[in-house]
Amino acid sequence: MTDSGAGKRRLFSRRAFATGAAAAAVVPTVLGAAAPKDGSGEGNGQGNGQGKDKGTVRELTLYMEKLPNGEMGYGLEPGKATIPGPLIELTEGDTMHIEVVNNLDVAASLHVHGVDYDVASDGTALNDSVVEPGGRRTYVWRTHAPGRNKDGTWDAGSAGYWHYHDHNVGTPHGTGGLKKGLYGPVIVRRKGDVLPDKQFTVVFNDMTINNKAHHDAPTFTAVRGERVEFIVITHGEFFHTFHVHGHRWADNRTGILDGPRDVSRVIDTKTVGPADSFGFQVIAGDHVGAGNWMYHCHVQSHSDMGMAGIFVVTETDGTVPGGTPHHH
Ligand SMILES: [Cu+2]
Repeated sequence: MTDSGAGKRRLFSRRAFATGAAAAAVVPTVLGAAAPKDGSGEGNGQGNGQGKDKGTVRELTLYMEKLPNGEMGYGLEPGKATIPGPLIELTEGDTMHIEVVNNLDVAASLHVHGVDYDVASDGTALNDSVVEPGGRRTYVWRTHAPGRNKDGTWDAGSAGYWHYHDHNVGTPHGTGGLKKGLYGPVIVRRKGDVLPDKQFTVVFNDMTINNKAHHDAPTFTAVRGERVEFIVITHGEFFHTFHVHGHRWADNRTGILDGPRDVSRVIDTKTVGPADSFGFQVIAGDHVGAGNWMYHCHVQSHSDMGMAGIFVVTETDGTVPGGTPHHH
C-alpha cells in the first residue's frame, strides 16, 4: 500500500505544503473513502492550540482480514488487506473516525500511538474496546496543534511519525496480531510541513521487513530528484538499526533541517526498538545520483539473514546505472 504503488495513487506528484486541504489531498487512500466535513462540533476543548483551528473531521473504514497465506492485515476495502496496512495521514487539528470491520475469526482491535483518544478507542480488552469476529466498532483519533498549557509549559502537538496495530490477537498485547501483520503507519503533519512526492514504509517485524523474510524485502523506486519520505517502524522482539545507502537525514521530527542554525544531528543510521517509529524525507539521489541504493538493518547478522532491500533511484528516463538489482 505504501510501497512503490503509493506514488501512482498520488493525486499530484508536485511538491506541496501541508494545509488542512492539501494534506487530505495527498492521501488518496484515505481521501477516497472519506468525505471531509466541517469540523464544528468535534472540539474537545483540550486547552491548547486545538481550539483555534479544529481542522477537518474525516471518516474511514478499515477491514481486518486474513490473507491467503494465513497472515492478517488491515485494508481500505474487503479483500484488499495489505502488510503494512494503509498509511493514514492527518494534519494537526484533524479528527478521524475509523470504523473497523472485523472479518477475522478472532477478536482483534485498532490501537494507535501518538494521537489523542479516549479509553473507548484504546483497542484493548482492558478497556473493552476490541472488535468481535463479524463485528464493527468506530475508533476516534484526535490531533492537536502545539500550544501553551495552562501551567505555562509547552504542549508539543501531535505531529510525528506514528503507527497503529492490533492489541488483542494471541495475547492482550496483540503479540499474535503483530506477528501476523496487523500494523500500519500514521503520519501527523504540522501545517506548513513539506510534503513528499513518494512514501515508503519499512517495518522491522522480528527478523522480517514488512513480514517478508528470506531476502524478499520490498523494492522502493523513485526518480532522481523526487522528494521521498521513509516511515520506519519496529515490532517484535529485537532492536534494529535502519540504514539507507547514499542518503542522510536530520534526526528531528521531520528529518529536514529548519535552516543553517538547526543543530539536529545529520545521520544515515538510526537504531530502533519495538514499537519505535520515525520518519524522514530525502531527495532521491541528491549528490550521489541514480542507482541501486541498498536499505537494510545494520545489525550484521540481521542483514546477512535477509533484512535488506533496494531503494532504486532511476534517471528521469527510467534507467538505472548498474541495471536491475539481483537478489541472492
Ligand atoms: Cu536488525
